[in-house]
Amino acid sequence: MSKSVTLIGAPIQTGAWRRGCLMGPDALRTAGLRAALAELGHDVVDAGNLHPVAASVPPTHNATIRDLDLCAGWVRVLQEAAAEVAPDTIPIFMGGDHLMAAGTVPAMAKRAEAAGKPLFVLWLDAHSDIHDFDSTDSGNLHGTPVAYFTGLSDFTPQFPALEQTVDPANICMIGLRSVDPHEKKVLAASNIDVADMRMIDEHGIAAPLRAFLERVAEADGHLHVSFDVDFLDPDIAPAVGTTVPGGATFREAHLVMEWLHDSGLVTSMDIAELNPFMDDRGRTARLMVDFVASLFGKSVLDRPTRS
Ligand code: B3U
Ligand code: MN
Ligand code: MN
Repeated sequence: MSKSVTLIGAPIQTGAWRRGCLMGPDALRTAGLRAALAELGHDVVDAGNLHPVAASVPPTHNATIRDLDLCAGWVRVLQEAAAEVAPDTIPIFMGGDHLMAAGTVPAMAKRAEAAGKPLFVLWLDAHSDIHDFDSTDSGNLHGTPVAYFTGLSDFTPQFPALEQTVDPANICMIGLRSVDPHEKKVLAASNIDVADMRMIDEHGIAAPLRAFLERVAEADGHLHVSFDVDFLDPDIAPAVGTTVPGGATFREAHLVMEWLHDSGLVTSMDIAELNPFMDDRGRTARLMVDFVASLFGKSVLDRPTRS
């Protein structure tokens, strides 16, 4: 089925320690994201890039936090821009470091609420990104968006107060393999559904995904996919700031994308943490285009969809 897709560039890089995610949206364009989706019959508009506007916000207690004003400005800009996406369009937010999700996810939660539906989030990542202003040791705010958009920690007044948070029970994290001690405690106390790499090794990647997609379908929810490139094994996707060995393989990630397509449930997506400065001749950007194409219907054989 042909879909309306809007590409929105979010060149935020101040949430990450290593610079370079600024180039993420252009690398995805250069790798042919728009053409790959158009070839599948989708109606694709590239809305260009958003621009950062630093906000002047009060400091937090934690002096290690980096670039707070720019990060806070980006969260605002992203929330406002994402709120303007038409209801019948699937936005693909091209990051940018993963703090982008502090802008995109709250806006998608509001959009779902306006449609009378709950928002579910599939978090594909090596990390759980569930620190807050006090707990982060690195001071890099790309490690915090989940604690913000769930309302599990208070990020005001630096980040906007949220009208709509995401219920932790509606989040599934797949691919985790680098979780800090504070994050472990928060995850254990929450009802976020977590499939770390050990679970994937023991049960396969389809098992947690299938269970989650069934829940989304039963609740008739919207589904936002937040794809951190470091979900993938660095051997196939070197273009990330923090490489963690033992990630999803080419085949596992393709299967996830194909299942997501067949479910017919995906309503929005982030591509986060692509750092083209670390890439090897555009390999990771091209791989991401291939994965997104699978999510939008590229397949080896024609199969009936489950939607
Ligand atoms: N948890 C660590 C590491 C990290 C999180 N996200 C990425 N790295 N990409 C932190 O800095 O909060
Ligand atoms: Mn992340
Ligand atoms: Mn990550």
